[in-house]
Order: sequence, then C-alpha cells, then structure tokens
Amino acid sequence: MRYKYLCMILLSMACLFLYGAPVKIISHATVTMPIDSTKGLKDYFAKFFTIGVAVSPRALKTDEAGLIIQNFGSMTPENAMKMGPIHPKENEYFWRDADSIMAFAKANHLKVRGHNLCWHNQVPRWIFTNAAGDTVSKEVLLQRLQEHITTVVNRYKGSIYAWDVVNEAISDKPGEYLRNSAWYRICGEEFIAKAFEYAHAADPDALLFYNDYNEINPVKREKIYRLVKSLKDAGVPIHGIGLQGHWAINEPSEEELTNTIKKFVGLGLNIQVTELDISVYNKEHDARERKPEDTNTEFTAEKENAQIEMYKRCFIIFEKYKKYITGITFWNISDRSSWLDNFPVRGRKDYPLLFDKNLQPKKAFWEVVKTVK
Ligand code: HAH
Repeated sequence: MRYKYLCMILLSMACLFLYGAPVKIISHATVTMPIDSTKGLKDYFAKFFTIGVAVSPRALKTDEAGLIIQNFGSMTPENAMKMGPIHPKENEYFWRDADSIMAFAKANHLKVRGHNLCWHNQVPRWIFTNAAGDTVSKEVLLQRLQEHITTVVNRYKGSIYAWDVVNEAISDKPGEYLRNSAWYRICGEEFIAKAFEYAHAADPDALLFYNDYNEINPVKREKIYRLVKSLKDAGVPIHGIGLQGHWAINEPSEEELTNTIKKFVGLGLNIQVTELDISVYNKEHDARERKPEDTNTEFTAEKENAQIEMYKRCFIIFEKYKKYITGITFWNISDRSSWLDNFPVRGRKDYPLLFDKNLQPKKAFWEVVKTVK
C-alpha cells in the first residue's frame, strides 16, 4: 500500500515537471494514471485532420508558445518564408526567422506547412527588374524563380511536409481568368506549372498545393478548379488544393461551402483549409479607409453568437468531408492580434480566432469541440 502512495507522489512530481502544472491523478484498482488535463484543439480532431496555425517567430518567444504546443499539430510561417522576407536581394537570403520557426517545430514535434513559393504580393523589389531597372525577360524571371524555389525548398527538405507553391494566381474579376500580375505579364501562364516542377525537383516527397481565397464564390471557384484540373491533366506535380477560408459571420452559406468542397473532391487531390479565420464583421474583399461607422469594435454578444454559428457550420461540414480534408490551419493564434486587425480596414480590431486576447478558449472553441462526433 505504501508503495502505491509512493508511486502516486512520484508520478505527480513527474507530471509537475513535465507539464509545469499539477495534473490530477486517478487511482483505479490496478493502475494509476494521470487525467490528461492538457488536451488541446488538435487532440479533439486528431482522428479527422491535423490542426495547424500561422505564426510569427516573435510569438514563439511569448506565452503564445505554450498555447501552440498544447493546441496545434502543425505550424505555417505567416510571413517568414514569403519571397520578400526570405530573399530580399538577389544574392542574399534571410534565414533567421524561418529557421527559428523550424527549430521550434522540431523541438516540439510539430509538422510544418511552407507558405509560399510564388505570389504576386510580398515579392522582393529586385525580382522583376535588372540592374538598369528594366523589366527582365521570361527566361531570366523563370531562372530566378527556379533558383529561389530550389534554394528554399532544399533548405527545409524533409522538414516541411507540404508547400503552398503558387498563391492566388486566379483573378477576382469575373471576366478574367488569371490575375494580371507581373509573373503573368512576363511569363504568361507557364510560371505556375514551372513553380510546381521546380519545387518537386527540389523535394520529391513534399506535398505541393495550389492555394487561393474566395473559393466559395462560384465564379472564382470554377476558375480555380479549371486551373488545378489543367495542371493535373498536364502531369504537373500538384498534390493538393488549399482553400484559404478567410470567412466571416455572414459567409459562407452551408450550400456554398458544401458545393465548394464537393467540387474540389472531384479533382482527386488533398484538400486543406489553409488559412481559416472568421471575422466578426461582414465580409469585404477589398482594403478600404476607416469610416465613422467602424468605431464600434467591441466584441459584443451578438458578434460572438454569429461567429459561433459560423464556426459550428464550418466544422460540421469539414467533419462530413473528413475523408477528403487532411488539414485545417488557422491564420493566427489568438484574438490578441491577427492580420484582420489591419484588413480590410486598417486599425479596426477583429476577433476572428478560437482563443481570446488572454489566450483563453472562447465559447466558439468549446462549440467547435462539441461538433466532434
Ligand atoms: C492571404 N491573402 C495570404 O495568402 C497570406 O499570405 C496573408 O498573410 C494573408 C492572407 C488573403 C487576401 C489578401 O491578402 C488580399 C485580398 C484578399 C485576400
């Protein structure tokens, strides 16, 4: 009997050491085991999909680090691997931030999704021009793209399980197929397939995704489908479609989301929700100035309830299509700060995530967890 108590004390001390907080011990007739009071979001969804989060290297040095370890199974660098930050000059890479995220992931056994290899935003100034300031040729640009992708993918080969290879190449204008970006103007459509080929050559084991937003809009969805299907049919190494999922209290409808997932299921590729957040304001797609009506930025009960309903709707549908969806990544950690504090309205506070400013799980967190059957 005394031996049993000694075991319980030792086990409690071990838990205190491991978790940093007391863990309840239950004693059954024959075994003594800790109750897992550290269960996080990822654990509730473990049988369905990997739950990920977009991070900055700074957040990993704050109390948000503990929250990440407890709740998420995967991380995406929010900015650190984008072309602008990681490759500021032609012959200069800036690895520190990306490396520190990778080191944290390794130390805490998190998977990493890379984001991203080719995008029209956050591109370095040098990429499209030569020393004289003239626009470079298609050959030069593709060579630069190849050098960039090969170097970045190779550095993290084996540690990054999936990459967003091309981000947001589809136009938002109903009558236009591909976005009129500098990539497109200089290279035509070919830069997209090339980006996938370069990434695959650098790491044949990484899962390669095309990633885009507003996929719930039937017109844009059709164009995304057309692009991904054409890549697949042409034998381009593409393995997944990333639905960003920057949604809001007023969209998507059940029908829009269901139709979106069903449509992409037809491609026979991995589907991931790569950048999930649910804004507490009605959806607006373009950046705009702050207006007098934007002063009410409280997280009211009304906003909270509308957000809960939307989160529940999304997760019920995700679970219905669990066979096809392999990952859900939140775009930022908690309501303490997120990119939506500055988009579409600069300086308008938003509350789009499942953890509040104090890093506590919101009601929406528990409602999402309750959808798990
Ligand atoms: C995403 N774009 C990007 O993929 C991500 O890299 C960035 O950190 C935040 C959001 C969404 C988007 C946008 O940037 C502009 C207009 C609409 C949507």
